[in-house]
Amino acid sequence: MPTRSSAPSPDPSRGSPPLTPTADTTACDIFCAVIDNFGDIGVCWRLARQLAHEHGWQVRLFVDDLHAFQRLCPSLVIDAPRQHVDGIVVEHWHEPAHAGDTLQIADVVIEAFGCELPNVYVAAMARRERAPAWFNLEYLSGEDWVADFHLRQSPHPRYALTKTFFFPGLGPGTGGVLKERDLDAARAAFESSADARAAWWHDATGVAPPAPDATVVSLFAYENPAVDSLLEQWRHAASPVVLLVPEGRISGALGRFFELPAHASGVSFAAGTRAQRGNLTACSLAFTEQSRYDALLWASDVNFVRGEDSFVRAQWAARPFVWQIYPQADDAHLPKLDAALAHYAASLPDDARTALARFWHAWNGVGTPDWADFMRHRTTLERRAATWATELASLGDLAGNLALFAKTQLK
Ligand code: TRH
Repeated sequence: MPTRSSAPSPDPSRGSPPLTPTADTTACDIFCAVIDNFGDIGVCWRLARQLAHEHGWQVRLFVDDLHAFQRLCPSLVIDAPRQHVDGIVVEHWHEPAHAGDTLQIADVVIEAFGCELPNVYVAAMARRERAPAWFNLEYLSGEDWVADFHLRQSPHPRYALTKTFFFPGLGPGTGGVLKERDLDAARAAFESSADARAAWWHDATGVAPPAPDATVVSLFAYENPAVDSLLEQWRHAASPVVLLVPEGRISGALGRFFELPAHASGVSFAAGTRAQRGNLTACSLAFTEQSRYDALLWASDVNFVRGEDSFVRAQWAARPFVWQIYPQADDAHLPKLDAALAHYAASLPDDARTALARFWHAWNGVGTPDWADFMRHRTTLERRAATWATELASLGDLAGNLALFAKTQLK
């Protein structure tokens, strides 16, 4: 039966006691190097929890940046080299060569986003009696080539090891995206309970939910020159707009718009701030732990999201959304934006598809956003958001797809 095995190690006796797997659990090591922001650890942490909680795997997560991780997981202890959180062993990957105090090789090894495994770990993988199932988990892209490359295998140049490339995606033949088994039920419970929504508004903003004629917009974004025009449009909107902004990279623009002085922390429009101009009321929210981010999407009518993980969550929230893709040199991100639109917007009527594409492009630096044009198609976009969530779910969830494939490799 698969299990975590201690490979012969140069110094196997160092550090904390070995993990104690039971004979029938699958041991999995995930390695995550945080490049920037929260998406790298956001995806790995979500995957780790799903594999542990839904598949019963014994998961160890190596992370090089515990500060970024702690923003998503406040119970994490910043200076602990090794700790248990939510049923997962978290190792501070404090230097690239570090592979845990005791060299133990898991049944399934996932290197996230091309981060390089420690040499000593790879060498021990090769010495293991049965080679582990080794995955490189790639970034999400909706582009067509992804299906061709998903599950391609690459033999190691020196060792008898094979690495499988696992590609998340938005279409058939890809690995899909992460989705917890209980996510739809949690959303339905939130949406059907006025008390749950009122409690959320009270906790997150300190006030009651707005009147039904208000449009609630969540705004999670990088710095974005298009925001100034949009704030002006919301200020002059025909009906109230309530903007919910997790404190972060876009907050400075809000502070300038509302002419607010910087907070003592140096952040303008810091968490807890509430400001109004014309028909726009904006609330700055504290960055919450990851599992609470979904409720913000469920409480909003339209969600602005970014990067990878919040982009996926907005799709599961099944509301109209606007994606700010992670910007790359030479506008390499724009074809990826269009590839996502091709999936999401393909079945929309021409006018709604054009308005959606125009708005997403404008939010990504090409043109000026036109809120009225976007909102003219609100009902159509709401319907599409719901059908798209069903279509996307038909790909199966990424953790389940990966677990299933790993099983075939471990037989
Ligand atoms: O933070 P992001 O921009 O992350 C990334 C990284 O930049 C990464 O290097 C890049 O490659 C990738 O994008 C494409 O956006 P993302 O992916 O949405 O991650 C944000 C995470 O933060 C997500 O898991 C949701 C979480 N989050 C919270 O936990 N609490 C909050 O209050 C908010 C607003 C977000």
